[in-house]
Amino acid sequence: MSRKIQVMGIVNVTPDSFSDGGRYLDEGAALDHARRLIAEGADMLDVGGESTRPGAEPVDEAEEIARVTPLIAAIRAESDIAVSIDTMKPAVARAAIAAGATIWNDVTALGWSPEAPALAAEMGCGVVLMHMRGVPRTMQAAPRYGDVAAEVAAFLVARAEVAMAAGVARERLWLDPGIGFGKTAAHNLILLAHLDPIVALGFPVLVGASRKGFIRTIDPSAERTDDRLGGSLAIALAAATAGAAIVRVHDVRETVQALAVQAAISDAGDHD
Ligand code: HH2
Repeated sequence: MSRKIQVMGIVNVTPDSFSDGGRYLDEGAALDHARRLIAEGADMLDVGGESTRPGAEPVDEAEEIARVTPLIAAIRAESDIAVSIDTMKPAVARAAIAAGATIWNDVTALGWSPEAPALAAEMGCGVVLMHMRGVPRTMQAAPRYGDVAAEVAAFLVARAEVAMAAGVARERLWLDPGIGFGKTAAHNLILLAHLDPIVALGFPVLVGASRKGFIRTIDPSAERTDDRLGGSLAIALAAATAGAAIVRVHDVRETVQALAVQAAISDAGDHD
């Protein structure tokens, strides 16, 4: 099934993630889940040991390392799939990269600690720089923007410059508008409708909106995260159309299929 955009499958090893918290806390269950996402066509896996949902409590560094490193090593032992580590903490990133991850997915855009940019450069890993306003515990308290798309793009390019100044190679950087991170539902929709200022910066763009709460503002019946598949697929298709390079999703099989059908329709249109 051909498609241009890559699919990143989410493997959360947390008790409290907003959509799958606690489901894969056991290492064996998490590994089975990772295997399933690989079989379903994921191009890469994003492993996370700390929830970033609004209101989430921070996790101790040692606990986070203990959650993610055995899983990353186990995935690495049986698959070549690219693995990213979803963490803001340099010590966790370092341990995860040592265990076999090759990408640091940082929702604070290497801003959580001053040593982060130099560490990313030293490790030579890929880096996802995501936009967030505030911190997860408080980020949804009345976020305000003038022009949200322009402000997010300006933040991301500034963080890319910080990373590159510290020695991270340009081609290792990905940018992410941070859907749901310090943004109202309206901000999220505007960002999805105007990904172009971010895509125009010339870095690959990652969009992570799978099962997120703002889908419920459009379909109020989608109270449970499991009920947001249709909305999540619509966002993945819109992200692909807007030129995103990667979508970060929970439902890999359905997303891969939707993107492949979209690509096939587009190809048929090109050849008629
Ligand atoms: N969203 C979440 C976590 N990490 N990383 C990037 N780059 N972009 C995102 O949009 C993003 C992210 C939140 O989703 P999830 O992992 O499902 O939940 P939780 O943070 O509660 O573990």
